[in-house]
Amino acid sequence: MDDLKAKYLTQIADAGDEAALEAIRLAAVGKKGEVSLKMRELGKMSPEERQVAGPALNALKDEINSALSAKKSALADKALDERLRSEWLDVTLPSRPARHGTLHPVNQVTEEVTAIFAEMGFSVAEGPRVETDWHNFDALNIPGHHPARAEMDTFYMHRAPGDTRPAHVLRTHTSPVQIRSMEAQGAPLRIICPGGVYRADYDQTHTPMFHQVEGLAIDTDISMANLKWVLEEFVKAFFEVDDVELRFRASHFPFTEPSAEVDIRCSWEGGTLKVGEGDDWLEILGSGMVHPKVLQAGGIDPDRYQGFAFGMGIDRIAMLKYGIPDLRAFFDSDLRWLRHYGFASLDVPTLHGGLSR
Ligand code: 2NM
Repeated sequence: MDDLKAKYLTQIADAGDEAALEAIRLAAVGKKGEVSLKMRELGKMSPEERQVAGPALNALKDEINSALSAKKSALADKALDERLRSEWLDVTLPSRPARHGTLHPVNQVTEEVTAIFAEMGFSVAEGPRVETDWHNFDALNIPGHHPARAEMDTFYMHRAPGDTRPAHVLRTHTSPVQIRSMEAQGAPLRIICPGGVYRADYDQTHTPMFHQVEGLAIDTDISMANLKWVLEEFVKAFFEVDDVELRFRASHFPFTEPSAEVDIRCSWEGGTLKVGEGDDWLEILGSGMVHPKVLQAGGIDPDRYQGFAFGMGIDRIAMLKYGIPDLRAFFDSDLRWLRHYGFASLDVPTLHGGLSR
C-alpha cells in the first residue's frame, strides 16, 4: 500500500496538465482503478485482515483524491496566470486613428457656444423640431398675413382636409423653444437654444436644414447695454481674440423692438478672416429687446419684466471660424470632408482649457 501511495503521489506531482491528471485519477481511484480493485478484494479477506486493510485503503483513497484536487487547482491557477500573462492588454494605448469618428464642426461649434454662454450663467433649452404654427409664428408676433411668414419659406406638415388639430410646421428658427421656456419657467430666465431649423431654400449659402443658436435673458432690469456686453464677451471668446469692435445697425424683426443687426470689425487679408482689426464688417447676429407681445405670449408680464434676445447661424460662424468654404458640404456626409474638418471627439471645449486648442 505504501508503494501504491508513493507511485500515485509522485505521478500526481509530476502531472503536467488536467488530461494527465484525469488519466491518473482513472488508473488509481476510477471504477477499474488499482485502489478500487484492491477495495473489491476486501470481501475475500478474513474479518481480521479486513479490519486493518479497510481503513488503510480508505485513507489511501482519500489521500489520493485530495492530492488530485490540490493538483487540479494548482494547474488551473497556473493556466489562469499563463492566460493573464499572454492576453495582457494596455488599454491606455491610443486606438487606430483611422477608426476614430470625429465631431462635426456644427457640434464642435455648438459645444463652444454652449461653454461660453454657460460661463455667463445661461443654460441650454431644447424643444421639438415639429412645432405648432402658434409657437413658431403667432407667439412671436408674426401673424398669419405677416410677410415674414412667407419670407421664411416654411415647410408645412401635411393636413387632411377638415382636420381641426392645430397646424404644425418644421420650425423655421429656435425662437419657439424660447416661448416654451417662458411658459414652463417664467421669469427671470437666461437660456440659449441651439438646434436644427428648416427653411425651403437651397443655394450656395442656404441649405433646407441648418442650425441656429438663439439667446434670451429676461429680468426686471435688462437693457440693450447688457445685450452689448454679453455679445462682446461672446465674440471675443468665440473667435479667441482679446479685443473686438461691434457695430449695432438698426433693423427690424417682428419679435424684438428695438432691433439691431450686429457686425464685427474684421479683415480678409490674404483670404483669411481676422477678427478685431481691418476695415471690413462681418454681419453675424440679429438681436433686440423682446417685444412686449412676445413676453405676453410666453406668459410673462411685460410691465414687470423685459429682456434681450439674439440669434445667429451656427453653420455660418463655424465656416467663418474654421475657414470652411462651402455650406452645402456640411450635410453631404463625405467621409474625407468629415475627417478633414472634424474635431477630436474627446476634446470637450472649455474656456479654461482653450475652446478649439
Ligand atoms: C434673432 C434676432 C432677434 C429672438 C427673439 C426671441 C424670443 F423668442 F425671445 F422672442 N428669440 N430669438 C431673436 C431676436 C432672434 O435671430 C436673428
